[in-house]
Amino acid sequence: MANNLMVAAAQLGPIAREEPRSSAVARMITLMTTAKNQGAQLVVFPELALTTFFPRWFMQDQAQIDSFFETEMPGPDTRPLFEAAIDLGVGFYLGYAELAEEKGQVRHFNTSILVDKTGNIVGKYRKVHLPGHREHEAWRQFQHLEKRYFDTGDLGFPTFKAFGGILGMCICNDRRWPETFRVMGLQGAELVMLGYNTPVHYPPAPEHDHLQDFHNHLVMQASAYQNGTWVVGVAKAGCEEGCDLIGGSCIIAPTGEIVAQCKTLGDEVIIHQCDLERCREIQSNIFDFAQHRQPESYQLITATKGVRKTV
Ligand code: CDT
Repeated sequence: MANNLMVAAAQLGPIAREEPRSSAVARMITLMTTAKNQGAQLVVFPELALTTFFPRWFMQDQAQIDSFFETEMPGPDTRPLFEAAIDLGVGFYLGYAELAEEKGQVRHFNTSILVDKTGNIVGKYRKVHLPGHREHEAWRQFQHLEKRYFDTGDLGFPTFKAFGGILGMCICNDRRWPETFRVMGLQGAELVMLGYNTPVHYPPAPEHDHLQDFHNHLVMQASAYQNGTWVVGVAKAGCEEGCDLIGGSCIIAPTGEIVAQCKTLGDEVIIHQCDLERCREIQSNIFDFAQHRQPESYQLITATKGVRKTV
């Protein structure tokens, strides 16, 4: 029997450095309303969706850095998004920069939350795979300083019983790592949501610039298939402060097929009725983990970080 969930991917075009959160939130409410009018129950927004992608700039003034972070969720700027979700009766995934104080320590995380249609936060994830570098690298056209501005996520890859299924989250660079999806797959994930900000230009290997869209879909489609899960990947796209970001937001079936895809590099909604039962086509067959996995042969995966040559 089908277990349908109407899911929308709400791609955002660029957010300018001076664009206030209130403007980004207003744009997201417009997308959420469009999605609801098309029947959406769950709307997925990008990574760091409230501001421009600030890790592209080297900053040393902590107050300036912290100005891109949220100290409460919802806060005064984001409350209208929660109120709209309640009014419309839809849930959402939102990526944002989180400034937390925990055990007397200030922590900075690249975070996503899952909010239900009553406005309650029912899931939280903090980005584990932080790409880029820690120090200013003058040779780059733009920086990618996630390692400088964020702490490594400390929540693992949890899944949540919500929206009638088992849902998981990850963020941008996480999608490139098979471990991300396998850990959620081993918890029976039926739908994984992720937001991304991916520059077209990759300074350490510019010869791969033309492959950015291909790699984006390659990893998400492979991960959907290998874990028999729906994947919803949502971009912040377009030319943001002189930096071109890929689009290609899409919804991927457990078979690995893209079933809906954005056509623009701007604010855009796509929607698909995701039958969570379809996960069984894969999870009970070719990737029936209990029957076919051989974890005793995979020990190197958790035993080492880098390559350990054996010959
Ligand atoms: N936001 C983010 O994680 N972006 C990276 C860019 C490439 S690494 C510098 C990504 O994996 O898409």
